[in-house]
Amino acid sequence: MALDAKALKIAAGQAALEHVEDGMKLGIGTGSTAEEFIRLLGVRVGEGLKVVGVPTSERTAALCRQLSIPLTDLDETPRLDLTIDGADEIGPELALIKGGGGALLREKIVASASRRMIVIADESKHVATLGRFPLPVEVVPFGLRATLLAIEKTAERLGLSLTHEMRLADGKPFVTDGGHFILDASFGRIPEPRALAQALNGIPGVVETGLFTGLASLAILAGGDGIRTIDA
Ligand code: ABF
Repeated sequence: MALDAKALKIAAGQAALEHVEDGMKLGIGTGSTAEEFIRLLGVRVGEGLKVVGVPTSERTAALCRQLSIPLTDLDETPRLDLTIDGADEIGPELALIKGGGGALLREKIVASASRRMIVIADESKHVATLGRFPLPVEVVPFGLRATLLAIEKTAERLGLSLTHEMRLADGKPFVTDGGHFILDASFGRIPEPRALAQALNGIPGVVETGLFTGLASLAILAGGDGIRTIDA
């Protein structure tokens, strides 16, 4: 029987939970797939599992509090054992596009502070080349037009075609937990994610991009035929 989207998210979350051990310091992701993992984690915590988590967004923090999952922050706990988070696309070598939910900056800081990162998703997010999903680029509101021009020039220099739009919420710029804006940048194809990430990060008004390279160590993909895992 075909599983619906929610059932796939739960299946991926369940498989990820098997990697969580007593005493672990966890990075806790954002998005609807991560939320299914968090709900399952909440049940285990209720049964006595001892973990402490760093949430990657205010939304995730609120859900964790609701489920009585103990929280900390990176000032108190700067090294984490494991981060479990969703993604918008998963490409070769487990390069990821993240940030569709707007939490990419905290997600990247938390993943970078973790010994391991497991990405959970339904298998439709596994792609041969990244870029079908528009790349979220977190930008500083100051000097926005100049930053956009610099991003356009960077795409041109790398031979990538680019269309972009500012992310809106209720007709106004979407504001991240860090007080920045998000540009959704459609490149169509991103054959060299590392090179693009490096180039975009070199623009002063760019805070961070949703390209995660060299961070995920394992992908857990849920599909109609069950769970498939991919190692980096
Ligand atoms: C977070 O949530 C983001 O980085 C990504 O944009 C999004 C995925 O959401 P969902 O699991 O709802 O598709 O992991």
